[in-house]
Amino acid sequence: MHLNTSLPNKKAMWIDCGIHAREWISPAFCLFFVHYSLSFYNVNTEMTRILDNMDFYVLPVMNPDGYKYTWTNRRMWRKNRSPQKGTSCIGVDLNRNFDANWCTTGASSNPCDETYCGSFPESEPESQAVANFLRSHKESIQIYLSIHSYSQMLIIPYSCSMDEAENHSELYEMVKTAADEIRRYYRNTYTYGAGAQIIYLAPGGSDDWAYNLGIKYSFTFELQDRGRYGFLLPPSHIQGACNEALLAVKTIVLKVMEKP
Ligand code: 0X9
Ligand code: ZN
Repeated sequence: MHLNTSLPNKKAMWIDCGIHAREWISPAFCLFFVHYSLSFYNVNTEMTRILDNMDFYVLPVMNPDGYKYTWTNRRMWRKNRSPQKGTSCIGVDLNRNFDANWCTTGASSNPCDETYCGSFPESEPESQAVANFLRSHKESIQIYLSIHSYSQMLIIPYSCSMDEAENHSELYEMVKTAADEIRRYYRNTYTYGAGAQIIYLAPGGSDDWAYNLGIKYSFTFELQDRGRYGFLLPPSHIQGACNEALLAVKTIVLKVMEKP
């Protein structure tokens, strides 16, 4: 979905949800975000200012086949549903299929594993479509965000190596401020930092790839919770999880809007 107000030639933010099939709060956030934008433009002053200065591209479910499969067959499915040559194992981890230190430590070359990187970078239609869109819009897209769950983290590059991003301190300051805001408003804890430092080495991710493409404000959010329900977040938690993530998005966009 493309959200844009009348002013032409604005910068844009990309948000994708549902890379991983079982992370149901993620597609829910994308829909919540679109609904909130449409409902609160010209109502909420911050959201109005944001939408007047920034376009949004929202992809509600990057992995629709996997997502559907979690509703019909296996609730805990993670990958997409593409058949693989020479094995009965199915699916590629789309967040290991991008061309950022592809298939090095932290990804698997075994199609039967949950973190299977695919047969080559962008081997999958889903990652290829996203990569093509970002390549063709990279002049306007200033911010990249991918929504996952769970564990309550605001992640910045890199996850594909131990290297520090060139604008690390700027990014770090942004996720720190966002986490502080969430704590202040919602009394909830989000950890933050470079992926390889705060979680694990995980190459081939969309955030690192987008960053290397030149989108220097690149983030992955891991939404609620911290493990009590995990991927099976109860419906009663959806609103709270989305409000928190929205606050983090607003905080970051407003910061980026200050940049020249
Ligand atoms: O491992 C992942 O892909 C993400 N965690 S999840 O539990 N949702 O699977 C973390 C992604 C962080 N970014 C990169 N690995 N590039
Ligand atoms: Zn995920």
